[in-house]
Amino acid sequence: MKIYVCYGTWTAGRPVHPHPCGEAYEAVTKAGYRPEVIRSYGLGLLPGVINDLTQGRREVKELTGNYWVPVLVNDDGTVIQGSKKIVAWAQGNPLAGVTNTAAGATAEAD
Ligand SMILES: N[C@@H](CCC(=O)N[C@@H](CS)C(=O)NCC(=O)O)C(=O)O
Repeated sequence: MKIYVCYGTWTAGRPVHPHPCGEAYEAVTKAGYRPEVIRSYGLGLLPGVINDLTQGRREVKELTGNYWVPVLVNDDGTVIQGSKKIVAWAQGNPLAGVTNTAAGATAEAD
C-alpha cells in the first residue's frame, strides 16, 4: 500500500484547519495499515509544468488525472483520492484484529 501526501503527515491544525494528508494517513494507520509514504511536494493548484517536477506528483497525475493529494493506492491497485474518501475507506476496512479505528486505536499486529 502507498499513500501520496504533500510535504508530510502532520495532524496539527485541528480542529480549525485539519491537514488532509495527515488526516488520511492517520486513519489508514489507525486501521492497522503501514503504507509507504510518498512525499510529493509541489502544489496541486499550480500548473502541470511545476508539479511535473516531482516524481510523486507525476505518479499522482497518472493515477488520477490530476495532481491533488492525498491519494491512497491499495495493494490490489485500487486508487482512492481525497482525505474524506480515504478516511471513510480506512474506517470501513480495518485490518483483522483492529477493532477501533478512532483516535488511540492500535493494531494487534504491532
Ligand atoms: N478536499 C481535499 C483537499 C486536499 C488538499 O487540500 N490537500 C492539501 C495537501 S494535504 C493541499 O494543499 N493540496 C494542494 C496540493 O496538493 O498541493 C481533501 O480533503 O483531500
